[in-house]
Amino acid sequence: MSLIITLVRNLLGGIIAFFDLITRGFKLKRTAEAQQQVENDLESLTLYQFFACPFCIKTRRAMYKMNLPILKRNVSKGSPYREELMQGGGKVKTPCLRIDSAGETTWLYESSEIITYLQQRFN
Ligand SMILES: N[C@@H](CCC(=O)N[C@@H](CS)C(=O)NCC(=O)O)C(=O)O
Repeated sequence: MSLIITLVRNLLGGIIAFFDLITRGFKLKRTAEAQQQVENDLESLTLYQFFACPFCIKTRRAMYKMNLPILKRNVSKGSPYREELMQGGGKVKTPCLRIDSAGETTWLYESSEIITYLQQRFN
């Protein structure tokens, strides 16, 4: 039964991901220097996610539009990043943005909060 639920969820997620891909439009353009600066700042961020999770797709879509190529870590069963998320953030819930700053790590859950954080920091 849980196999069927997983299959249906992945199928639906795949369909949503496909429609996201064909409708996402253009990403923000910056000067080469500004983009390089942004990408340097992004080195302190990691998105823990599932490919087919609708909330992760929503977050990735916002990242794409803001032209923020943040490192992504898949937390599927068996992945070492799943344990990393569990240990660091306290729960395996996605999306979760890991923010490393001045020797401290913050684990930000909730797609809307992640998007607001990125908009305030990079837009
Ligand atoms: N309100 C959350 C919902 C996130 C959510 O429900 N994610 C699912 C995957 S699509 C999950 O991780 N569920 C596991 C759990 O809630 O423990 C958001 O917008 O980020």
